[in-house]
Amino acid sequence: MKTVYSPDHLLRNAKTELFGGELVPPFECPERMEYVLNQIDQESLGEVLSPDDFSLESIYRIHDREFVDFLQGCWSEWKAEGYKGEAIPTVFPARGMQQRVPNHIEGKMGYYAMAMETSISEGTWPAAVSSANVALTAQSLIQNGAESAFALCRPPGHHAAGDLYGGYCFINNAAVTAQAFLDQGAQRVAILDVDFHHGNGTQAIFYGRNDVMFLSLHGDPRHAFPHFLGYQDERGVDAGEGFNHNYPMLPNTNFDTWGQALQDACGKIAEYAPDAVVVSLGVDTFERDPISFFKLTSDDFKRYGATIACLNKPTLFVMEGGYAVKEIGVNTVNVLTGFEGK
Ligand code: SS9
Ligand code: ZN
Repeated sequence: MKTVYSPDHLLRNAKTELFGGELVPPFECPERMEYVLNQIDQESLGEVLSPDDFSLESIYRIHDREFVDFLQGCWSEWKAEGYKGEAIPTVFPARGMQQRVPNHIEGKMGYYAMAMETSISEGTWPAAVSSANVALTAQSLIQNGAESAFALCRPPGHHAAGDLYGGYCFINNAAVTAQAFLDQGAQRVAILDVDFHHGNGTQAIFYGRNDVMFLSLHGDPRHAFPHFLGYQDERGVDAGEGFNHNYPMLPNTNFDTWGQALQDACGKIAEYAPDAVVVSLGVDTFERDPISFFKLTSDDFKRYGATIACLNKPTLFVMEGGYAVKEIGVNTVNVLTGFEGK
């Protein structure tokens, strides 16, 4: 399987994450990519290609222009205020308040944020665009006949909605590639989100549509981030009704339970008969992930890669989370080699 990767992810080098009331070094750090690249090399997964440049039009298919403009201008507007730290929102359009975009950067941050752990700083925007270009390049490999491809993207994307950033995500890479498949002739695309966290952004983007089926296996929102979406009874609306499937699971869930949820999800995908499958591949389901509570072992990742292969569909793997940095390479590449039957 070919991988697409760009060192431009290094531009995303925020120094702070708001965690437990402290500003700590971000869990979503540049070193994550080194471990994955090293393991790709170790296991001889296949060639690693550089991305092509795509225009922002593919991003505008999913994200509002005003939101994209905000991401692009955020850091310079924040700096212009003379603030010393990285850009973090402090005020939100909560229940009963106006949902209008203010002019001041403080107001804009809160309007476009779905969570405040994610600092924006110099380089965040170009890194996010590069991440989307990596995903789109991997998508084009499949469009041109490859059976599978791996987009080694960073920053991740699945928490970003049409006009929301947060949860370490800015541009929803998986959604952008699903839309690219449709725009290039696919009738139906399934997005299978196996990251520990619910893919709230992806769900929101496609909630009213039946040309993209979204399925997510994740920590129960009563106990896990993002807390305000990801319940089982969220099944889609209007034309999208019945095309959204959530599998929330409790703390300490192991592969017995998780693997059954995956089987069920794969059954639904097979019935849907998509032209392509996009896997939002987060490996924060790992037993020693520092911010998650599932108990998958490194071997389990190999086993579930094989399950996904049983769908026998063109499959695009898009990197999402995974914060046990030293193990992220083994766990990620185990899914990919498991998929290839190695
Ligand atoms: C855990 C806080 C989680 C955000 C996590 C985003 C994961 C992206 N106590 N904060 S895959
Ligand atoms: Zn996650």
